[in-house]
Amino acid sequence: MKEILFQFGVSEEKFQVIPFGSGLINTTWKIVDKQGYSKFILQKVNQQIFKQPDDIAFNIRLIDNYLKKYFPGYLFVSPVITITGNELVITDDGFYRMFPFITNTHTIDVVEKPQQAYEAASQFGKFTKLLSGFDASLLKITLPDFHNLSLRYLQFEKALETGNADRIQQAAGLISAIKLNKRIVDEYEGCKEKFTIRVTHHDTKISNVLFDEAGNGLCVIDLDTIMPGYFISDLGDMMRTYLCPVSEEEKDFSKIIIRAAFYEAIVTGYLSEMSGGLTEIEKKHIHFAGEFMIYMQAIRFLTDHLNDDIYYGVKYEGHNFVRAGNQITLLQRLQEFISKLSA
Ligand code: GN1
Ligand code: MG
Repeated sequence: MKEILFQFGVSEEKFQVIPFGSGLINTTWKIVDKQGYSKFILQKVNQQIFKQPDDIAFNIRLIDNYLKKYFPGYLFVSPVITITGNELVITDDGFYRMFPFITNTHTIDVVEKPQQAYEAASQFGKFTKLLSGFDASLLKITLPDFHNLSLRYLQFEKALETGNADRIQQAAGLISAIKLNKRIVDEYEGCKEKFTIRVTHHDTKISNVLFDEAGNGLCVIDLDTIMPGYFISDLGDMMRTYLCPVSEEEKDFSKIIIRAAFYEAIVTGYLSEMSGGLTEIEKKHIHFAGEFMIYMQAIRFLTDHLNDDIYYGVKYEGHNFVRAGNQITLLQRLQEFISKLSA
């Protein structure tokens, strides 16, 4: 740690390194000075998953340059450059990058008020809108097929053939729930060609938004998964993670409900920035976005469970099974909610 901090021009003696955040893939620390003020955010990026660290740095640099040139007033958190002039410190066990901690800002982990959902949704909408003049095809694909639902379904089918036989048997209920919802894959196949390819964040959880002290959204952070993509990824992951008072970690599924006021806040917040940008066919798929993302996450957790937990970190036996069941329940609650909306 000392050497990594040194590379970023930070002396270990003057700071404390404190674990921070709850991501499943990357590890994050806060670098706090002796007076207790947060100064930097340090992240170790999981190289099993992000195989080309330089591609992430490339994308961030490109977007940074574009926003600084065309929207200089927008707060974009650029990475700290190392003493050798790089964005990353590469070590044998992975690579690290650092961001300045922007004073008087904070992140939140749980969406408690519709206003927070509104602020976050408008920030993600704004980010895509500001980059609408930027050629998304210039971006490197940091995770190929990340939100390709059809491929995720094929990976699920493959796991049914080659996965852990005991787990497959025991997960019969969830497996059939996934199969019963296959029409979501068909709908995705039918509409994706008609959607506009945009600069998409692909990880719109609430902790990826910076708020000021008054609770206004300032900007989005965590740009590893910025790639060309479809609006349903960003809008849908907000629905997946803001609508319900409990997260994908919750084991008591009776707590999984859809909060109508939050649904409204997400859609109006996102459209407050993006309504002029969405095409007619996209507007017709606003309700589909949540189903798409929740279903895909259920498939990913269940597939990983059947494959003996090779992707997501697990803390107890059957953890990914619980997460998958949680997401299937959330999907069912959302489907009931949407059918009432359109009734
Ligand atoms: C992973 O690590 P985290 O929480 O930022 C995953 C997302 C999932 C999420 C589910 C690169 O994100 O796609 O939605 O877990 N990121 C990657 O908690 O796979
Ligand atoms: Mg992330």
